[in-house]
Amino acid sequence: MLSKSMQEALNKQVQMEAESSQAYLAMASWAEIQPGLQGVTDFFYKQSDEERIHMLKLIRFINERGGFAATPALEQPMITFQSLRRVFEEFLKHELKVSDSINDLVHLALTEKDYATHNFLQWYVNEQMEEERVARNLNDKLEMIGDDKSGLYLFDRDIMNYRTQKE
Ligand code: OFO
Repeated sequence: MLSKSMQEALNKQVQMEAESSQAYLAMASWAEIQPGLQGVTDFFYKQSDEERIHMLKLIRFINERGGFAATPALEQPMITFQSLRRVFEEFLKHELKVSDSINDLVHLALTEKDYATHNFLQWYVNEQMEEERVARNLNDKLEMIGDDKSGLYLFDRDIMNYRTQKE
């Protein structure tokens, strides 16, 4: 059975995953109307779907452990971007925030000796390591490419190989 504080903390994480899904959906939609960013578009649509799966996993876990997962209200995310660089900076910034939040949850689980939740959260710990790695890698590549058009063409072509989860 989840404690009240753990239920609240997990529900906050549900909200964060839902916000991630919305944020990446907005990035996909922005990329879709720019010329030549089909790869980036697909990447963020897929990323948005994955965040929804992260959210659902949490919802199911909360309810299965005797809590109640509240469907969160959502604010509109950032929907326009000055540049592709900006999109990927936001992506990394967002993932770092999510990692901090997962770490806080792990800490709470240990403090409460809630080992079932601690065990459940390990999936998210691994997932965050992977997402941070991918986000950093893509930012490094964009920095190297700068304004080089052929570099950007290759970046967009290859981005699906950098997906954070295996199909
Ligand atoms: Fe849910 O992993 Fe990204 O945010």
